[in-house]
Amino acid sequence: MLCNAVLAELDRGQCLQCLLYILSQLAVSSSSSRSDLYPGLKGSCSTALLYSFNMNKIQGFHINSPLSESLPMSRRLGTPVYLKMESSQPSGSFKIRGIGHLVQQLAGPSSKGVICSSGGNAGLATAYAARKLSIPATIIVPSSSPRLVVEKLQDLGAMVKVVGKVWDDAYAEALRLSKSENLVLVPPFDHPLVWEGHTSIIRELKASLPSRPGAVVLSVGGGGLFCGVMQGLDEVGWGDVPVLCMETHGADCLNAAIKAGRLVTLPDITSEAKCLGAKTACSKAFEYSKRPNIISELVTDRQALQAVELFLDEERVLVELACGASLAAVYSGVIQRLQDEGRLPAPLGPLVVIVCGGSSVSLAQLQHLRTVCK
Ligand code: PLV
Repeated sequence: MLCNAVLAELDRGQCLQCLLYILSQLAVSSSSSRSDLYPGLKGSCSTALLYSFNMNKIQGFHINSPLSESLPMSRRLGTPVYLKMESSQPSGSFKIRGIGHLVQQLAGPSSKGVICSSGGNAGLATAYAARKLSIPATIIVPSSSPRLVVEKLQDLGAMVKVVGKVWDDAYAEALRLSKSENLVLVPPFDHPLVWEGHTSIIRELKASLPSRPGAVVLSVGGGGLFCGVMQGLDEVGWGDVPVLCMETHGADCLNAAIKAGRLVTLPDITSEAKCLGAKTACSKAFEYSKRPNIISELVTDRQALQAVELFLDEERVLVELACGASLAAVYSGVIQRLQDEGRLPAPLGPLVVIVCGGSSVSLAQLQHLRTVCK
């Protein structure tokens, strides 16, 4: 019974550490009286005990996202390609993992509220988490964020302010307001709690992939997803798996830092993939990028857009341009080129693409992107 309850909780994305802790405590107390430690257990089933533990604190707001093999992609590469479908998360992207975790840790029910600067998806995750906790959310977006994102944020009950041209401008305002209004600042990518929250992607992969991945593909904006994936890979003993970091030209702060050998601040964000548009990568991401198993590649906005469209045709899922950068690694031949150059093994084991998702997209937005993406 207890085992089933634990498996069910893990399936629901439950925090493994907390469960192990409870189990270890039960084991310690099994010869004496368990009910001393957990009075709720007295005469009742252990499932009740697990639910009586403060679930709000330990259960994330994210779901254990689907992992499915894409046959068309596998056929293209000659190796199984698995899609980790973060597009199916409640807020539309992987962001809810890290941000949900940070908000749960830092913003209690008595908090005055949370504030986040975002290209869109971090804001949606923040607004979603705040709504769950019944606390106010203020989201600062740059003018480059599409209108549909602002509307979605407002639908979630967030107060939205449009400040500056790119994400970095919005961040400066969020920082200022967090101090003057005494609000909990939610950094979209540069915070250890955000990275810790993102590690759950890898724990889920470890539990469901048939074998160790041949490589993991992900998109990089400020580098929070990358940091969480690296931390997760280390934790499950997959630290040497090649990780392919994808960015678009004009939103390429990590690639530019790697080339310069130091963190750099881009003069401007010229890519249409605005959710990859941080001018400077976080320093932890730069640190990870120095490992020999990390590869950084760029695609054009047009390649990212073509990938979004092909993905919609083949997989029937609409994702935003930021995610198209990762998909383009498969669709635009980046993986095959890296294999030809000897930078990725051939044959390659199962390739995992983190389909990071994103809500800054609609058929109308896609139409607009067709006219502006080069
Ligand atoms: N987007 C952030 C940062 O924007 C935001 O505010 O929403 N894929 C999608 C769909 C994203 O929304 C983001 C980040 C990324 C990938 C990259 O994640 P990161 O920033 O953790 O590398 C400026």
